Amino acid sequence: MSTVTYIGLGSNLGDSKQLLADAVQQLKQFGAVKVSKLYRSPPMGPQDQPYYFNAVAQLVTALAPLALLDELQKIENESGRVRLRHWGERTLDLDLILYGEENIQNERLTVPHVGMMERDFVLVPLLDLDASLQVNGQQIKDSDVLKHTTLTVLADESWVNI
Ligand code: A4P
Ligand code: MG
Repeated sequence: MSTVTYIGLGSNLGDSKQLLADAVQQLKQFGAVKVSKLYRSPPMGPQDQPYYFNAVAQLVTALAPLALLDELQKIENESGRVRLRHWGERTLDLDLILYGEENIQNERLTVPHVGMMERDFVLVPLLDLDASLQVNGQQIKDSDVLKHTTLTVLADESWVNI
């Protein structure tokens, strides 16, 4: 049994585009992958940090939620992840945004991802992958955050070869 999951990709240190592309290649071990466009996004949190590169990957996988989180953390660590402060700059951040329609709450995992509905850099790429996606019965495309998005498109879906 496979589940449609969505992984948020973010980086604002190092060769961000390459780091995100490498992470997407790694995800292919765990199932079928599709990617959103690649975006540039002003930093949420401390403003004295570089712009972020953000995208979302759709992964259809048989991995259970915590097994998937383990793999995401392994990819972060193997990329030589640097993370300096809360909401601060980092080389690679992989967040589990959605795992099917499941609501998960335990000490390691909150799904849907806590901040997702406030983050245009998550919602806009999600809509690239599924324009009619719903979260807990709410249409993502109707979200208020999308009325004043601050994202710039850097590349279409072909920014990584899958
Ligand atoms: N965890 C719980 N739920 C999840 C989930 N759904 N997905 C736990 C992934 N992890 C989850 O993660 C800390 C712990 O969260 C993990 O051990 C896991 O068990 P972390 O990656 O070390 O820290 P974090 O929560 O990602 O860092 P932080 O500092 O809280 O930041 P955020 O909320 O991830 O935000 N601005 C723009 N424009 N674009 C960005 O991508 N990203 C951040 C980081 C800040 N500003 C940004 C961006
Ligand atoms: Mg994270």
